[in-house]
Amino acid sequence: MYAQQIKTDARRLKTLEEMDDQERAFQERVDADIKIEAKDWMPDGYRKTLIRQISQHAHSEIVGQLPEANWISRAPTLERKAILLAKVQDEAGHGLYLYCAAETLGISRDQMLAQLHSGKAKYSSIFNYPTLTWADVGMIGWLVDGAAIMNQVPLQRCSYGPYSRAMIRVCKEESFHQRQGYDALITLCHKGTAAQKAMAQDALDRWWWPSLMMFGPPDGESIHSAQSMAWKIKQNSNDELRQKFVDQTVPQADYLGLTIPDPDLKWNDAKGGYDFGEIDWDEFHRVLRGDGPCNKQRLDDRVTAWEDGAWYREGLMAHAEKKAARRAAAAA
Ligand code: FAQ
Repeated sequence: MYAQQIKTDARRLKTLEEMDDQERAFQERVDADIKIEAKDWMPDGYRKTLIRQISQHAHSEIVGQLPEANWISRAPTLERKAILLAKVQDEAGHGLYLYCAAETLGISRDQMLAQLHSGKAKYSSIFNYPTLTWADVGMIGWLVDGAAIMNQVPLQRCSYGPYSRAMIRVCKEESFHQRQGYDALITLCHKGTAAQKAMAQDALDRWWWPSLMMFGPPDGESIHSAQSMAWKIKQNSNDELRQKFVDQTVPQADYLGLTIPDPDLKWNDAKGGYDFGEIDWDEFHRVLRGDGPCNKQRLDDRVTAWEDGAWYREGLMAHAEKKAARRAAAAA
């Protein structure tokens, strides 16, 4: 039982004996895999952690539309364009389910968006990289959606009911996204010209390491993991999921005939998985601080979209007020 783990550092978790009655009852419910619902009592830290994670997840889905949207008007065929449009619309839907799930915890959508627009709230580091060629769209589907699925399948079992239910639907759609990306890459690598295959390799060279960073800092530096795992918000550590992703993805790269840009990548019989090279954590932290290749552009685009939509939000409010006034007058 995680709650009984004792760590000696600042992230030490309380034991069941150290908890007050309410907190102990809550933890026992979590340990028994009973879902926590919006109106149930929950520790402040549980509520805060969920708001942080779910809102950052929602922001990632919304900001995540931008790199691919760049290619909607330049997709190589009508079919690829229709598929990409559907995928980018799905990401908007994921953002909306997730904002709704976070709202059940007592934060408003306006508050969450204000946090995104001011730069206070994070979104996934991966969306601060540019999409330079059509092969990048394939890479986002194969690697970024592939990593997202690896991380989100266990979130379907998250202890918080509204988040776990949102994840069930999101995961079904992410599977289609991953598949469409891989399919686009099969076309480039198996049916394309040498130049198209080289374009796919160049995209893999640029997206591989940022995809591994999606899983978050190494376990030893993950400030939230121990508590989030005790609360069954997270089921696996960052490094566990990263390892599973590498093990799943290497054979898929082999099938495409592409080379993963890691000279240290090697099968390790003893652990039954791949060893891989050191991730550039300086780059990860630089991107998180706002210094990635596209951070400024992504945030500017979101703020502009919000400001451009002001007239529509004001129109909706004016309409709602008019309707309410008419209803009040009829009732008087
Ligand atoms: N980027 O202590 P930990 C998608 C932050 S959705 C930015 O390990 P935790 C769909 C972390 O927030 C992709 N920040 O944190 C799609 C924390 O900062 P804070 C998004 C990161 O929460 C596909 C600090 O570092 N998925 O791709 C990142 O236990 C294609 C310390 O980290 C989710 O959000 C990062 N990569 O574990 C859309 C899934 N990693 O908040 C369009 C839900 C860490 O204290 C196209 N989230 N940080 O200021 C999670 O599972 C977790 O939040 C983790 C991080 C695993 C991301």
